[in-house]
Amino acid sequence: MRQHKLALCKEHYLEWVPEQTERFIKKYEMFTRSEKILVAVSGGKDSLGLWDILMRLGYQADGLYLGLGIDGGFGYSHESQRLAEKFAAGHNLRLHVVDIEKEYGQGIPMLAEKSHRGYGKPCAVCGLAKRHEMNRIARDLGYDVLATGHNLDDEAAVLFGNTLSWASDFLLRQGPVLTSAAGLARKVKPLCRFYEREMTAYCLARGIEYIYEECPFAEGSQSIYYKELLNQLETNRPGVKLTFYLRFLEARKSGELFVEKNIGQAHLHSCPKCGQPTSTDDLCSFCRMIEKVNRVETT
Ligand code: Q46
Ligand code: ZN
Repeated sequence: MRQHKLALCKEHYLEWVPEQTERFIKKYEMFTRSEKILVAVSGGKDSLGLWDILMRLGYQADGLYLGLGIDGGFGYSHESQRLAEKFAAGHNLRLHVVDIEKEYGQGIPMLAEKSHRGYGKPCAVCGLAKRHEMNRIARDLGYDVLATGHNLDDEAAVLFGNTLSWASDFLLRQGPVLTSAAGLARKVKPLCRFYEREMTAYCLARGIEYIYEECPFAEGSQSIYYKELLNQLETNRPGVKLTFYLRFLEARKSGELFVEKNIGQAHLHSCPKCGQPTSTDDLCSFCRMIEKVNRVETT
């Protein structure tokens, strides 16, 4: 892991991941051991990995699988549901399954088509339905918090997109925890500081069987494009994705994001030598530099 300047064997890696997760859960005050957690499980590596980690850490975490009714020529929804159920059964965990088609009469692709939303792609409707259903189940079944498997690559790509358009509303809301509001469950992302490849490695090392294929509608999406761009940066500057995300969280927390400050005028006074404004107490940086050079020359 060049980004952390760290190399671990399998045994230690399998310890390190839950340890780190626990650290992030505490740092961002996501939930406590007495709270009931609902994990949104898609059958992919991140959500199954998250469920596995929470189980190993001893949290009370049940799963929620949403059947979206997406086929893509390889039975995407069927296969992902099978793997989610297999994981739950194998670990004696409780999995709620909600089938969108049974619940609302149509699967996601048909709902999108009939509602004419989303410019030929069902993702807008899918996102809307997922948020709605996750909230509904969390509220109706009395869960305290909803946990999703978003990893650092996901979060950095969203942040990148929101930054490109300076979408301040979205930027101010993006983070590891979205606090609960009237009728909305608290949402947390315990894996938000793990690279995608770290989660792949975790699942492989743990022998977790997950669906390798992405949803067929993900192809050509903006978020995949942003992930590729960020990966190019990461190749040349290991750690850049993590820094991008963490510095953003710091700036947001400190309240400095989008607060216009009169930086240019703050605490300035005239340099006693040249008279130009400076923020230092004495000589301005330029005059100090010249003084230093002169001192070196005369000694
Ligand atoms: S939104 Fe779109 Fe995803 Fe829904 S239709 Fe598939 S790609 S699953 S994260
Ligand atoms: Zn509603």
